[in-house]
Amino acid sequence: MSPVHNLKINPQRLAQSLAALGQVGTLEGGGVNRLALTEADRLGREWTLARMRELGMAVTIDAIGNVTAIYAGTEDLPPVMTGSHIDTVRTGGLYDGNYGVLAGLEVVATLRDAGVRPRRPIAVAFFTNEEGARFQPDMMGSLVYVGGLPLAQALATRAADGHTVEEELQRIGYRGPAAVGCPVVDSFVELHIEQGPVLHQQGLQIGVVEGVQGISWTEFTIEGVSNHAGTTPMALRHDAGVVAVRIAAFVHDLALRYGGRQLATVGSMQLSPNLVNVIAQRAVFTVDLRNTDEATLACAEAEVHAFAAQCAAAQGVACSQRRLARFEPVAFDPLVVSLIEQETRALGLSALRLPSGAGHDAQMLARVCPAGMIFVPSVNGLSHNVNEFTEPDDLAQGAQVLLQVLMRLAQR
Ligand code: HGY
Ligand code: MN
Ligand code: MN
Ligand code: MN
Repeated sequence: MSPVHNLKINPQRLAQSLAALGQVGTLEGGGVNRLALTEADRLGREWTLARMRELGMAVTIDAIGNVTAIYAGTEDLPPVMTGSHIDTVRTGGLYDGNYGVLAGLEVVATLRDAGVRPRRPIAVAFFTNEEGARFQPDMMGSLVYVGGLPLAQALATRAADGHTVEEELQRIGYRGPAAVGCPVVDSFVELHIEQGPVLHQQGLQIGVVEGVQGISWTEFTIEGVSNHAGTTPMALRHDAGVVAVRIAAFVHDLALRYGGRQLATVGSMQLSPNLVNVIAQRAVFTVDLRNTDEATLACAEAEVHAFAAQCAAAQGVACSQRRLARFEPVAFDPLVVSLIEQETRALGLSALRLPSGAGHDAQMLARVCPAGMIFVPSVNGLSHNVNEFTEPDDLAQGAQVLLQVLMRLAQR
């Protein structure tokens, strides 16, 4: 057996690190809130950096706050990179993103304990604002890292709370000195929970991810006329609220009508003045559309925008849109996908090839190097939910697959 297959990650150490990071930004009753660039995110970054330094890794922080730690190889070659994110949504779980970063550090700890230096360096990264919950687009840090979004544009992005990315990076001390821009990376493999029901429903252990579906995020603003709920005849209203909810219902029904892999979500909606006896003057809401097929996704977008315009005109209100994020479907590198499948089989684990429903940093790194992803099951498919859970055995097995895949790539 080659030395790679003698190396075993330490499940207890991995579980302890997940629990420890899960204490940072913890919510009463469980779950985590570490929205990007908040104080909780800063504390999570500090904890993770300390862990990287304990492992003797050389750490770099770039101008958008991406953090990369290097475990040196025997040769100074482009590294094999792994990683994910440690920012969370407001009602996050312990595993989304965190698992991929901490499993990468567990792989390094295992190599260090065994005194093993692969030929290529191994890099473990966490990228800024993967979630896009506070600042859009999502995967912002990795998108800047691969040159897909100008740094200045990212830094100028303003959250609904009025702060810009630049201000918040400065405030938490993560406007790093290193220039952005991906140094040459040999390959990138991200380990992540599935966040959907497929593996858990089918009782499978590993997801061999073939790609990531397309994502379309749009913010709609409807401007009507506020008026008295008790005196304004229905025919004379310019009700921003009713237009917003009609569009939300249309979006939902469109996904049911399209079927297949079409998904549609209105997850955020604010009415103003938001009072029981005042016809809404303004409505601001978001539409999240996803599909593995680009043409179908574009068709869904066009239908939603046409309906919104027609619905607004009928009610005599103004409708404007702002694109928050738009990513076409991404296919991962077939050689990396196949290598993940080989190492999964070598461990005797059950596996399934599938697309990712969620966006991930790997889809950005795929623009600059061969990339792939490994999934482990999410119990009941729950994620972006404080009850997100993955069995410890599944966490350990995923990390073991990651170790073996990284070593195969790093020995090339
Ligand atoms: O929305 C997503 O898919 C990711 O969690 N940012
Ligand atoms: Mn994630
Ligand atoms: Mn997420
Ligand atoms: Mn994600």
